[in-house]
Amino acid sequence: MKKPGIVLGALVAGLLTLPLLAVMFLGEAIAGFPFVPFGLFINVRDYTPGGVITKTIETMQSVIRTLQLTPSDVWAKRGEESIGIIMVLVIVLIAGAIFFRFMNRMERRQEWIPGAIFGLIVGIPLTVVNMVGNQVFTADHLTSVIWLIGLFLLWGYANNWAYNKLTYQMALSQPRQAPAVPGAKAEVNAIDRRRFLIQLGGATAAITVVGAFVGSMAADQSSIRTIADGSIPEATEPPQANLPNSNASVVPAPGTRSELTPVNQFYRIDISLVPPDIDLAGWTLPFVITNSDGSQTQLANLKMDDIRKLPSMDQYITQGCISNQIAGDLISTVKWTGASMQEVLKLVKMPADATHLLISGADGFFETVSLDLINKDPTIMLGYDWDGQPLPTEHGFPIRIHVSDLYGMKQPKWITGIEVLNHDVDGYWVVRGWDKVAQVRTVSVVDTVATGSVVTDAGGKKLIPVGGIAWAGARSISKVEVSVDGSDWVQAQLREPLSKKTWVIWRYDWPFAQGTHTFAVRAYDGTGQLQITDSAPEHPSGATGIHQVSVTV
Ligand SMILES: Nc1nc2c(c(=O)[nH]1)N[C@H]1C(S)=C(S)[C@@H](COP(=O)(O)O)O[C@H]1N2
Ligand SMILES: [Mo]
Repeated sequence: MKKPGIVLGALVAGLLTLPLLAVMFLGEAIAGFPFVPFGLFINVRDYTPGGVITKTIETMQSVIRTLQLTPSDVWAKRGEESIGIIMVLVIVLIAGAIFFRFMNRMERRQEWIPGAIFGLIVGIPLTVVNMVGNQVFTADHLTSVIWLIGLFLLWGYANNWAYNKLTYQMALSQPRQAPAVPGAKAEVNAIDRRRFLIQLGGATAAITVVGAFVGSMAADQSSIRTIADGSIPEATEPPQANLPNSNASVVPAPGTRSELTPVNQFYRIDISLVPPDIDLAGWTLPFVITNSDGSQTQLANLKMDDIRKLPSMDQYITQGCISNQIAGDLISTVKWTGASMQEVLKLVKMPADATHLLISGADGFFETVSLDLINKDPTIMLGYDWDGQPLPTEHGFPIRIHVSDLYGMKQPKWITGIEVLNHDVDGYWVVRGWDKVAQVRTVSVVDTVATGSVVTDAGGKKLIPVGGIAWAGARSISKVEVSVDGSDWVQAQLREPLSKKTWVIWRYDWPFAQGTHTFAVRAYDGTGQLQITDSAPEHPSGATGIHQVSVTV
């Protein structure tokens, strides 16, 4: 007797997994249950060698760049989410094929037991993977496990049911006696089978769409954070008045990026697919040491109020990701408010041999900062506000650290604990092959050749404003030069920056000439050091090279 084979098995399991994922997504959005593909992705990634991760990131970035997808951080997250979903689909396609093959061996029709077992065999490992290591859900463990196992049991049952349906239709199509018209019956039932699969596809698609839609509505709702005083932070527009450089004489060339980045447009890079949503009521910042017997002693346990009560400090800061490409969009500027780490440490009884702080984030991220650095630099701070509002969830609520002159990878968000060490250890990305120091490399970028905004100088000469940014971490920028069509470097005007730690906006009014022209830019940091002009990729120490754009005027 003909029975549904492995191809049908894979197809059915794949179809049934779409609504399964949609309902899981809904559960994540409404109740904070795990979304299995994300937990799977994150844990697989954490056990993947750094070299493979770097290659994957590079591939993803070059796809994003080739397809000109912006903003690139959002598309990178979508890419990672898709990888998680593809992993799950590959697993269920293979599992579904094996399940049908297994069912083929059964003597008698089975109503649900094999399906339930199948659901458990697939569901338990995926559930466990989501419970161990890095966790990306907020609901409690027991309820989450019950929820996931329940869903997988239902899913296994549905696979069993579909198998029986298909078997029944195939059995009908077996000629019991020679039919009057050979093949007629078989044809009718092939159509039935196809109709069943189409109906199954339609039903799964409907549940998937509804689940995903309701889920994303719920997710949007829950991403609006209510803060202690009940106000809801709006999508902030950068305040234009009262900026420290509001008297700056150099005006940005039209088309230059915003000097201050609206908080809701600040680039986002982290290892979490669901940003940790920390409840301030239960949050404290413990400082601990690990004793020789492995036990831990608490040196302090600070509450948010303790930190907010310390002298506060405002700093305009440009932060960049070490993975940012030359002229990439993983760089932003905002005003931080926080407490100097020197002040914070006055509240902690430091052991005499302490040398480093190991700072951990709620997502499993970690990095160190040396006490030497903190003692030398009072501007290293624990930040709690951006643009005068508590940090957004995605950007590290309730607290993150700023360390001057270093790329973002050295500066954990969502800080949940600090361990005091008497030696240094490698941080999350250092372990994976990135630069141990990760000092910001000087970069300069052409944002605009404002062909539509020709200006006329005192002598009546027509000039085209060219402009962009230059950045050298906390070293600031001393000089920017432009070269047009490979001719001599000429000095650009520098707009007074928001602070020594922000990018500097430069401008060069170029004498108009028709044709196609190439504009190259290079910058010197505050110590007078020219940026590295040879091209190097982002990995392992940050991209270098000259940015140039060609424009036809
Ligand atoms: N907890 C935590 N902190 C983190 C990271 C992370 O993955 N987890 N990523 C780091 C990296 S690589 C960068 S570039 C910055 C980005 O901060 P942003 O998302 O607020 O722009 O956060 C840093 N801090
Ligand atoms: Mo980064």
